Amino acid sequence: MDRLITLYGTGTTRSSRCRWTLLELGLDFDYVDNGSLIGTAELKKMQPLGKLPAIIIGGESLFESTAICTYLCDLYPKKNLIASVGSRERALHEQWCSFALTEIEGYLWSSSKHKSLYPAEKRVAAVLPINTEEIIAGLAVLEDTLNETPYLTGSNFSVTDIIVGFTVNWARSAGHLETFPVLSAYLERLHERELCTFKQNLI
Ligand SMILES: N[C@@H](CCC(=O)N[C@@H](CS)C(=O)NCC(=O)O)C(=O)O
Repeated sequence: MDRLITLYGTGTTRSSRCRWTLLELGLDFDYVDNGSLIGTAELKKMQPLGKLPAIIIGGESLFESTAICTYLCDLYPKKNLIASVGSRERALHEQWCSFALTEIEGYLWSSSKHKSLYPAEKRVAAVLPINTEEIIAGLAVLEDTLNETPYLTGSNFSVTDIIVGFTVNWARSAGHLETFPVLSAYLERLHERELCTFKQNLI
């Protein structure tokens, strides 16, 4: 089942989740690495907020890095990067992706914006320690979980580790991983994978 695939992204941003997934699946794809697309009318046709990543799969566009990675793995189930719908492992995939995005990544993103991305007059320094508290609480949950299992849905690497691993890598880049040895070792395991796309610090 061959579909033409074009991924729009840039560097080590969230698009690297999708690029790593495509590489692990062994798919042919075109990669448009172009940060200057952000906010343009061209990108808004695929991603209504004009953000990256976006993807075209067989002529249809899709956005949100987690949705893109999950869908790609569902299209190619024989590659064993995701469990089937209705299984316990699939429920764990949904659980950990939602957890990482809402309990950790949202706060990392808010801190990046209030530290440097927003214009100075829009930045609120008071949110930073509050965000850090939330980030640390979320990371502590992942630390405890990965103390019991090598990967998030069990003993095998899966797309869940690509998605959540990106968040953990971002947390490391922001200096939040020093007190989390299990998460640091988990990230090392991900970095050792040949196709990993987010080895560098993000910020
Ligand atoms: N939840 C979205 C986030 C997309 C997003 O915020 N992308 C960043 C790059 S990693 C971006 O395009 N930022 C530009 C902006 O916020 O204006 C996803 O995971 O795909």
